[in-house]
Amino acid sequence: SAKPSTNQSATEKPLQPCQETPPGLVGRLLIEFSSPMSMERVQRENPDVRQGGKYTPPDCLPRQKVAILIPFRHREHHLKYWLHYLHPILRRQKVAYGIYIINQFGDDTFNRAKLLNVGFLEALKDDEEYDCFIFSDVDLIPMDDRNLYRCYEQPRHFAVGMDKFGFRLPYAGYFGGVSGLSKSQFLKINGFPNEYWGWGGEDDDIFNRISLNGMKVSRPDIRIGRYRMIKHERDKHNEPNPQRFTKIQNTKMTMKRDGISSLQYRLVEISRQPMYTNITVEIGRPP
Ligand code: GDU
Repeated sequence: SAKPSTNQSATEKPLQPCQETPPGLVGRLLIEFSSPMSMERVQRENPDVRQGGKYTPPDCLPRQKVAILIPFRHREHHLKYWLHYLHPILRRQKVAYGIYIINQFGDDTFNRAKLLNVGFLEALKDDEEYDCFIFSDVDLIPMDDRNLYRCYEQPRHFAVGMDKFGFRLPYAGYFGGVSGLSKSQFLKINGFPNEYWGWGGEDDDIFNRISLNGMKVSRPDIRIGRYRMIKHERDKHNEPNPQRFTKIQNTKMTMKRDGISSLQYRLVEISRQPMYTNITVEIGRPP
């Protein structure tokens, strides 16, 4: 027999804004990558995620709408773990969100920051209500759900304590791994640089853009901002960029012309998967 409904049926009260500190967080999490993972399992365990990897809290009005953008090529194995861990965490954090994989087409040199610029524009085309953008590597999993994936008064650096750096910030101006900017913060710095091909430097350039525009990076407490990285070999076609040291000296000059305002790319395909939206894009190659 049917129990009397406990949730004051939908017709009655309008939803209240979600609480500033979500009530259902659990704190420190156990993260491991030894048990096998499958997309079927991720789907089975996250039935309330909508097609394209979208979610809205059912019981309160979310304060922000967050697009999570992941630069990507040939990391399917990592993506399964990322989705397995992040969907439940994000649900407990009570934000409205969508997951976007920005997949670089072809085998030319990888360009993380340019892919993220593409993600910003494409997410807004998909839903103009996004007001917060979180940029995450595919292999980084937060070890504490109190590290809230949302935007703050100042640009946010989330990945302060990665296991590979002994759970410490490697240097004061580090901005790699996982970061987040509101729409207006992102536009204020003209987005990310498009001209860093291969590994390294783009994160420091973004840090420079933030400082040069009078903003200051905010971070969670080091005890909460801990991350596990899925171990991997250095990818092909993402060799360290030898120009990175000189390029990061010139951000002040380059940021005005190189950024979201000068972005060019060719969309190859958008496909809506159950747990994420895949955007495959051709972004060219180094000059
Ligand atoms: N990536 C792919 N496929 C590739 C290369 C990179 O998907 O072939 C994506 C992944 O999301 C990956 C991210 O790009 O997580 C960063 O690339 P790496 O894993 O090779 O680099 P690191 O683990 O050394 O990453 C660190 C920071 C990054 C970035 C980088 C310097 O965590 O945020 O700043 O250094 O470019």
